[in-house]
Amino acid sequence: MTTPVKVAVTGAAGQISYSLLFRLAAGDVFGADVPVELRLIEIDPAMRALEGVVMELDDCAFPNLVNVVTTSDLKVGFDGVNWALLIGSVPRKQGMERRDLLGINGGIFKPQGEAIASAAANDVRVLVVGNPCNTNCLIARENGKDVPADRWFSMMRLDQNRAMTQLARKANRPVTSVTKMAIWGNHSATQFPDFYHAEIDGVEVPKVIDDHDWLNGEFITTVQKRGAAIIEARGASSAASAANAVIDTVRSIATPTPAGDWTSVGVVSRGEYGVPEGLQFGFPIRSTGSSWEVVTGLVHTQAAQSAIDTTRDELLGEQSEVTELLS
Ligand code: NAX
Repeated sequence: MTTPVKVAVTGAAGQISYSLLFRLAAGDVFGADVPVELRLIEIDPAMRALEGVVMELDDCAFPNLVNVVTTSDLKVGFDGVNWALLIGSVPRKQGMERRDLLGINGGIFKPQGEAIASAAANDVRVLVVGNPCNTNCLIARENGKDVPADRWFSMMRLDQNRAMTQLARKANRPVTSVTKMAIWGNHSATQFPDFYHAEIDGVEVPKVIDDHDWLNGEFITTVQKRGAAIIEARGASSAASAANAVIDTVRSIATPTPAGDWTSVGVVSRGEYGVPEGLQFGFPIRSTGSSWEVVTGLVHTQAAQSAIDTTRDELLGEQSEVTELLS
């Protein structure tokens, strides 16, 4: 029998996990013939709810799901894992400053980074979803230095998927026509969804969509503010689409990027496009399945460069507020 892929998920009793775990167990990520072990990590008050989720996993009788471990002990949770999906975090509450949020989440992601470095498998890859995901990833990465920096990722894929759908709708084309959708910078309202380099049926978007006011205005703001629009409508933040984006992200890192395309993910900067080295930044990347590189050589308009500078500066501001957590 093939060796199981061991996957740790934090925040396993939360709403994103409630969509994600069943798809992981069903083989949607690693393939229908690959056994999966889930190592589910929660804080103590959520353990009872997590038991209920595990009962439901049991009741699906997934052929691929060979083992489920539940724990609040990080060393146990990350033991031998090939993938660590860090979803659990504390949401921003009314009256809470971004600075408070960064401090609280630092307290979560520092020990998680340390535990991953000491307990996970040698090939571990980490995806941070819990917000603010880029800076949380930076904190975990800096505290888990035994794991190479290029194995730490933060999630930009939900923004990419949102942008692709908006462009496809406007052009009246299927979403599969849209390629090369880059999301630059922070997973926040400053992110830059780069329509200049995106293509529809292989043609640059500004040549396909004539309405440049829409591209520069409504398109960008719709993507940037989509999370808030969903909270407004649903009374809760995106969950199923976020879980779907986790699956897309893991797949796009673990399998070769199709020719003529790229994918968006937060990765450690090596100084590309003037982004300071070490910052965890949303870039277009291409993967071989085992390694990846940032797509280089893209030339930005002045407006695009200024948008990228804005999101870079926001991330630098976040970084400066957590310096004491970066060992
Ligand atoms: P929920 O509040 O439903 O679930 C979070 C879970 O994390 C809870 O069960 C909680 O007990 C657990 N948790 C808290 N601290 C923990 C710790 N130290 N260790 C383990 N578990 C812990 O949130 P949910 O809707 O699932 O969202 C989770 C995170 O994803 C939030 O930070 C949210 O902002 C973020 N998102 C990130 C997205 C992205 O694209 N990067 C998009 C969706 C989502 O907004």
